[in-house]
Amino acid sequence: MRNRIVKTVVLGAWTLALAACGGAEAPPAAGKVFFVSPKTGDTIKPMSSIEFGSTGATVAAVPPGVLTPEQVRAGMIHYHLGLDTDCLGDGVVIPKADPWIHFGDGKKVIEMSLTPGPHRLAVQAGDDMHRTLPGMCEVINVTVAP
Ligand SMILES: [Cu+2]
Repeated sequence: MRNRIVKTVVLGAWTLALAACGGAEAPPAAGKVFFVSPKTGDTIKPMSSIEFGSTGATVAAVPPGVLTPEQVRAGMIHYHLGLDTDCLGDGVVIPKADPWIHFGDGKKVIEMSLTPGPHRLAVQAGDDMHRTLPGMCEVINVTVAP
């Protein structure tokens, strides 16, 4: 009798664990990404630190190798910085080319050199397959001092 109760509890915990993992039908991350610094309207030095932040998602390095949609981890993102560009649409694969930089190693800050003048910076979240997620992008306008 006691043994049966234990088995039921274990089975229940296992079901909860599976539900928490999500899987192929997991909902998209419902979070936000933003610039910690600089902020829109800021004037920055030609060599500046650009830092990203997020809520409602976990920033993580992309697993190595080619992933299938089933292997994409729900709620896990990495950052992408777009230089002088706008946010991409929902579900688009972010190009691994200019003007986009992928932070597939899970980093949240970059020290970079920008030409003097006005610039438009976009930070956009991508999932393990580098696909954009609804609402997870911010664009700011900064001026780089001469
Ligand atoms: Cu990416």
